[in-house]
Amino acid sequence: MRIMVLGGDGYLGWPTAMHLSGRGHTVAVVDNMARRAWDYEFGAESLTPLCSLQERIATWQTLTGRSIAAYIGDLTDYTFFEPAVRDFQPDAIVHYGEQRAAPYSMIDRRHAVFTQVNNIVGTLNVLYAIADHVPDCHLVKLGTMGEYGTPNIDIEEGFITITHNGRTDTLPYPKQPGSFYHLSKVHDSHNIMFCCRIWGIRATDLNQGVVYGVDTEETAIDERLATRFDYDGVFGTVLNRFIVQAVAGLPLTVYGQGGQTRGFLDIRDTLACVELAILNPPDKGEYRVFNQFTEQFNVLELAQAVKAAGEELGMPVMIHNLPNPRVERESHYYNAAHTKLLDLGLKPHYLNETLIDSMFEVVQQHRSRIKEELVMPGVDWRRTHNEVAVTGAPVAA
Ligand code: NAD
Ligand code: USQ
Repeated sequence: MRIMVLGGDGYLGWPTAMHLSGRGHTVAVVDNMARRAWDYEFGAESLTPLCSLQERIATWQTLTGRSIAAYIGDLTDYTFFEPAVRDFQPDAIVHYGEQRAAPYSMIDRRHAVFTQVNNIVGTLNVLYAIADHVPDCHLVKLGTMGEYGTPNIDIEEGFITITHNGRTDTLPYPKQPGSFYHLSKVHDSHNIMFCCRIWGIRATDLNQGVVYGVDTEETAIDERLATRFDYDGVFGTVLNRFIVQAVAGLPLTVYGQGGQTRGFLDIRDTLACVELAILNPPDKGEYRVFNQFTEQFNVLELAQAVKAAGEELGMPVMIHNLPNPRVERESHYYNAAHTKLLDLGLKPHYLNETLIDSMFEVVQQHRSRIKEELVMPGVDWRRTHNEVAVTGAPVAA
């Protein structure tokens, strides 16, 4: 199959591109390198050293004999993206190419506007390019479990059947997201569902949980193929952050009570889920939703697991409950369905297999690169003292 990976220079996009290329697909990546620029905004850096996209592609070709094409440009620019799709003629497009950090979107008005314009306009351009040039192409779009929020009822996979005033219908599951970033994903979902209905596009919306880990079969081949590992207070996700904090001898930053429950998955399962979605496409005009995570934990449970694993390796680990910089429920019901990918054959990797073997090892290996000043959260949802607010605008808004 011909597969285009949007955001193919990112944490998940680059390993996905290699994974699909290694399985015989013809792969092209699209990226505007924005993620690398956002690091410059804060003086942040991936814990793992990163080669340029061009060096990654050249290394992959040398070591495997497989080529990956690259289109460097911005998805919000249709004069760039339309010819790229017309030229490559993808059978499937995997869309990771968005601004994905909730804290980044909550810094100030400019970052909120940037996030929503970047994500929503980019996805609209993807939808138009498919409709205009490759109407049979399958869009595999990365959404987020955070679209649903934390309702006091079970979360279904995209849709819920409701009986109201004696009549019954199956409707999109209600969305109560917790940041302007998560809201951008809800808006994307509505636009994708609409385009499936009016133009007959086929799409899979993967409502993914929080991803952890950094090693995949392909990144392990050579350190020049490594993917990024973020641990700073803006882009770092919770488990990656906790392990860096443990290795650096810093207390684990549990926000508030730590009862916030989320779905989680290993990076290798992200790759497997995306591949399963591609190999089992929906019908023309079908908009389907898979909840993409393998286990659910609350934040305090994760901190305790990291503490136990760290102490087994001889590191004393402290847990601190910080005042929560976010506005979110800290103790709540959470039970989310996630059977559709398992039905397609997903064989999950579980957290207790990965923590010590892989994640601690990688973080210890790059311990000297940890910048302690980046670890504390700097973005407050209440906008009272956002220390990371910067003067350079990512876009005019
Ligand atoms: P990432 O920031 O590492 O990668 C995103 C890539 O997209 C970057 O390389 C960036 O340069 C590129 N990009 C952004 N805007 C672009 C634009 N307008 N044009 C071209 N390229 C653009 O993010 P990630 O962690 O790899 O996440 C990928 C996707 O998966 C995101 O959509 C995210 O919302 C979703 N997701 C991630 C996680 C997670 O835990 N990492 C969890 C759930 C969902
Ligand atoms: N948290 C802490 N301490 C920390 C960091 C986070 O307690 O040091 C808490 C947060 O308050 C939150 C939970 O951990 O309750 C998860 O936070 P996170 O930063 O790991 O994840 P989140 O902001 O939700 O975003 C990440 C990705 C995003 C993706 C989302 C999936 O950055 O792209 O969409 O996970 S989900 O959480 O299912 O919405």
